[in-house]
Amino acid sequence: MNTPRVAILMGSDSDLPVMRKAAETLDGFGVPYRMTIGSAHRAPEYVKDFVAKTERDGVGVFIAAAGMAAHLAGAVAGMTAKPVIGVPLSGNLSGGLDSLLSTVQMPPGVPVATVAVDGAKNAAILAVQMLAIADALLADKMTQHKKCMADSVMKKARDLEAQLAGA
Ligand code: RP5
Repeated sequence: MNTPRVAILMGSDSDLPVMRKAAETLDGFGVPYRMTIGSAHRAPEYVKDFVAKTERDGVGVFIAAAGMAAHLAGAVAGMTAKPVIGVPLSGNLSGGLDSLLSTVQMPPGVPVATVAVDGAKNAAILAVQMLAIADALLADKMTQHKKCMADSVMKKARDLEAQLAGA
């Protein structure tokens, strides 16, 4: 089995439908990951053990997702010197405002790089970008990813322009 380079934690199995997108995105870049369910409130000891073991196994970036009083990413950031990306999840107050603030409002010295509410895909992209700093192959893949996005937008623009010209 490949050594994991990213660890994905989420507060509940009910978070899985959103967080699958992070796993799929890492799969797309060929980045091996480890994924688990580990609540900061319901299973703090398990989270602590998982973070310690996963860090020992060589993971470079943690992604942590939770909803409501979303302290998981912050708790993980307190346990590791690796970068932590937080994904606030929607589902409760004001479309996820509760989890957004709980994830992003970290005290000085312990940052959580917080993506948009339900931003699982961007969390994975950011994790790949962090790893790509010291990985030329991943950096090439990221450049290709950016080019594909630009090509797709330009194709839509050309299609629209052609449609309007023919109208
Ligand atoms: C959070 O509480 C979890 O991350 C989840 O988003 C939310 C609800 O959890 P369940 O009651 O569905 O297990 O800790």
